[in-house]
Parts: sequence; C-alpha cells; structure tokens
Amino acid sequence: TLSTPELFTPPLANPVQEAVATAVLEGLSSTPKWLPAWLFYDAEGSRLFERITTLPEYYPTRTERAIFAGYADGIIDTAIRTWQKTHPGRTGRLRIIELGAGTATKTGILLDAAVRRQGQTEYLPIDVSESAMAEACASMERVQSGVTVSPQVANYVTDALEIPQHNGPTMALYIGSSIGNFDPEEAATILCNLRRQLQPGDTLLLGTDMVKDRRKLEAAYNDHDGVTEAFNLNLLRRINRDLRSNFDLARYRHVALWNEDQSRIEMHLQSLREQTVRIPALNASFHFAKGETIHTENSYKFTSKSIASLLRSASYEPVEQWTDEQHWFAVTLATT
Ligand code: AVJ
Repeated sequence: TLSTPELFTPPLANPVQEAVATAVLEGLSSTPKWLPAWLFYDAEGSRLFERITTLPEYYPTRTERAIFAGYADGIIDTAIRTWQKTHPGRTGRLRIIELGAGTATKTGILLDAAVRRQGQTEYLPIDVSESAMAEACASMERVQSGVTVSPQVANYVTDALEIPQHNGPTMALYIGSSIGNFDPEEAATILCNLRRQLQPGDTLLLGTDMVKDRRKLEAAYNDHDGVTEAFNLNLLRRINRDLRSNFDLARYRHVALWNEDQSRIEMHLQSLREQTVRIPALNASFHFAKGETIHTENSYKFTSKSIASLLRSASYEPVEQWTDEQHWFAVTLATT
C-alpha cells in the first residue's frame, strides 16, 4: 500500500533520475509489485552483468559467441545475398547497425568477417549508455582496421530510431537475447519500429536463448558465486542512491524461477519480513508483507517456431538460422 504522493514532488537532479522515479512509483504502486529490467544497468549493474557473462553457469554469451565464431562469414554472405536478390545487378557495401550495443564484445567477430569480405565496413552502435558506447568505440577502432564507427546515444524502446540513408545492404543486429526482456507484444513493437528504418532486402540478425532443461535454465540465474543475486539486489541500492530511499538489502532475497507456461525465467526480490520503505524523492512509503515479491525481470526463452512467429508478427521473413550443437542458443537472419 502506498501513502498518496503529494501533487508536487520536488524535481530531481537529472532526466535519468526522473525516469527512475516514474518507473519506481508505477511499479511499486502495482499489485503485484514489479520494476523494469533497465533499472539494473547503473555503472555497478553493468559491471555485474559483464561478470555474469563470464560465469560457468551462464551459457548464453559464450554460446552465441561460438556461433558467431563458427559462422560469421556465412552470416555476412547470406545478408549480402539476401539484399542482392531484391537489387539485381547492384553492389554496395554492407553496413552493420546494432541495437543495445552495450560494450559490443561479440560484435567484433561479425565486423571482422565483413572487413574480410569487403575491405571495410561502417558500424552504427545504438545504446542508451553513453559510457558503454565510449568503451565500445575505443576498443573497436583500436583493434579493427577497416571499421568506421558512428555511435548514436538513443533509447530504441521509447524513441523513434533515425538511421542515415545508405547505398547498399544494412544488417541490423539485435543480439545477446536482449529481446528476451520484453513480452511478445512489446518485442513485436520494437522489431516493427526497427523495420520502418530498414529498406527492402535489408536484414535483421536476432540472437535468442532457447527453451531447454529447467535445471540448466535455473542454474544460469542462480549461480554459485552469487553474482546474479548481487545483480538483482543492486537494483535496490540503485534506487536508494537515485531516490534517497532506505531499502535494507539484507531484508530481501534473490529468487529466479523457470515459468514454463510463459516460457520465461522470472527474477524476483522477496521481502524476508514485513517492512515499510520510505522513498523521499517520491514522497511516498511502500509496505511489504513477509514473503511479498517484486518482479524485477523476465527473460523469455524461444523455440524455432516461436522465433518465426515473433518475426512474422513484426513483418519479417526468416531467411536462415544458425545454432550450436546442443541448440541452446539461436541466431536468426530475417529480411524485411
Ligand atoms: C541481458 C537480458 C540477455 O536475460 O539473460 C542475466 C540479463 N539477467 N542474468 C538475460 C540477465 C540475469 C540477460 N539479458
């Protein structure tokens, strides 16, 4: 329960804090309580996520990287050929754009393949995090000769994308199973918005984590070292900092479970006792019953069928799919 916020709460220092305030007020006023997954990614949260990607239990990152390592040349070739089918006799260099580029550690493999094929390529990473993008650009331009990087700081979920014109094929990357954070309707909306920026014959390369054994899935979100637990709890620390609240992290527990009906891993923070938390920046207090949960993340898992139906619902046509031997992760190329 919420003590009604006053009509005018004092404005916060910056737009990010404003967005945090709006999200936290909405989510913690709801029943059941929830918070959006983008709140994880303050500086500490981004560092913790980078650590998660190296954990033995967290297979998605290394599996997708292995798929890229094995098939990068074929992926680039298929993207170019797909465009050439709708543009007979025309040539033009493939450029690569990336949604939610983050630090873009896997993208280098695809950029290398594009440079091998055509001598040079243009790379347009789009991300909300200015710091992550700066890091990505620095590492990329140093290591990859032949790659011209034109970064854009934008929120591809909330803002309209504006991608410059190009004489040649564009391949848009949406990898790392980032799409998995969104429910099927939101996911279709994001892919539709992207599609409006693409030309006939352009392609989308979509990375998706696949449905598999419950134990394997749950282990990936309940790692032995507690890094995922720290990542989940860090959300409360972030809210404490941005909204001057007093969440006691020791009074919440990390929970991650496979929801088979919804085909998703769910992460929650469970209150270990009855408690009330004051959030000065919202001029509000929130009550927690013992055992009450905040739903902090969904991570949808896919099948070849559900990938195709998501793509078709956003008006794409699947072209080709690459996967690992165990079918743990899939990388799907689709065209407009
Ligand atoms: C970045 C959304 C792909 O869902 O696996 C990792 C985030 N959360 N461990 C995922 C995450 C907990 C990750 N994605």
